[in-house]
Amino acid sequence: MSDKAYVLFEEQQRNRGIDLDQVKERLKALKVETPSWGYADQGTRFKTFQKVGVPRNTYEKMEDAAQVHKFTGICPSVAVHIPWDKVDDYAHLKEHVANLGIKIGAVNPNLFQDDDYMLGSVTNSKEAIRRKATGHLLECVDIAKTVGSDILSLWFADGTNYPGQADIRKRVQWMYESLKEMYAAMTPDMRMLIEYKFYEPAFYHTDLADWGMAFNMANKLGPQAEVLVDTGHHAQGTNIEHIVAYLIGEKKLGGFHFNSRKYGDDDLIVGSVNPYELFLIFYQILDAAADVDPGVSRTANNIAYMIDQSHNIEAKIPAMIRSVLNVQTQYAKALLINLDEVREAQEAQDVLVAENAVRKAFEFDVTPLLQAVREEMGVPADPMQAYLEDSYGQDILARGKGGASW
Ligand code: PSV
Ligand code: MN
Ligand code: MN
Repeated sequence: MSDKAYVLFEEQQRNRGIDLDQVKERLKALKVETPSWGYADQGTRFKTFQKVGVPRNTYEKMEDAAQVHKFTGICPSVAVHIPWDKVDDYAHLKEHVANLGIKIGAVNPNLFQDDDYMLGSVTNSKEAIRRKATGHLLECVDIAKTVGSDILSLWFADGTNYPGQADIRKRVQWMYESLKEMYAAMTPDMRMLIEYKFYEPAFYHTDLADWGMAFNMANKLGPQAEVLVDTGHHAQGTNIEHIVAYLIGEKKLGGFHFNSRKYGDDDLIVGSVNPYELFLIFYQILDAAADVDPGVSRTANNIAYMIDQSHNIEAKIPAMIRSVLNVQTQYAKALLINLDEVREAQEAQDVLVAENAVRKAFEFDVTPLLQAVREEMGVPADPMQAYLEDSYGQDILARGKGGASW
């Protein structure tokens, strides 16, 4: 980095009332969790292109995730999906992961890849199948206890394809009963994050179709249940940052699954097509973090940022590094919003000045800032370049083809 570029940047920001020391502290505190499944062989419903060097098991997925942390410095945890990441000894996995300098983050139950769940898991009209699904949720709470994770992340494929296929109201009740049992098994420090999605794989209705249904479920369960916003799970044109602001205001936003989408649940590299949306999400979070209501600011400061992507055609580790860097870049830009300036414009009811106060932060080139932060954190100024120059990407080719799927 050229020191000169940073000095100029700092002066420019000081002149507009931004304290870069504070900005740097907040950037250093940003943590982005990566998903174990983002390192594995994945495809679309048409084909999975098998790659050479893909992890063959959970242990190797963790090794790849550790590389992302090594080069970026902001990805110290990895989400797991059970049974994709089923191992014989979770205490041993925990130790292995700790030796890599990272830890296990959110535990994601999987209630969508068992034949029994074709017509629903916790919402199935057959009691025995609901019992089996609830048993898996309880197993995941136990796994979280063993690996030292405090987040259970829930997404259900449950829904129907045709009108009349099932009793929608009964299914809601069955889901609630199952989650209540899971909630009761959690330790007081654990959080249950409830994800919603408006379609797919069910095409007529999904049991938790939108943020309102997830919010209502979380409210009924109690304070340890919160909503998870997956940026790919909305209808075209949905104002996601509005949902974010609303949920933080209600102290019920627990986390994100970041990815980018153009048409459906595309699971592509976050910030690749819609960086401004990501920036505006962070604007709402940072604005709430400065709220006078301590409950609101606490919620805003306690959000779990996670990536949920499927890298089908691109090299997986650099794709993850790119994703994390995109999140960091938009967060840095949002930190340059002068919130006092926005508020003054709002009070003066000056629409154009308010909009400008937000947008102009997006237009700064934050490269000198990020390079300075990385230098202070002891990671490469250009993590992507450093990874590509490192031998790890070549070394793992020895794993051969035919890695773990998911
Ligand atoms: C479903 O579309 C989802 O976004 C959920 O978060 C799952 O856990 C994840 O994908 C992996 O299947
Ligand atoms: Mn998701
Ligand atoms: Mn998804």
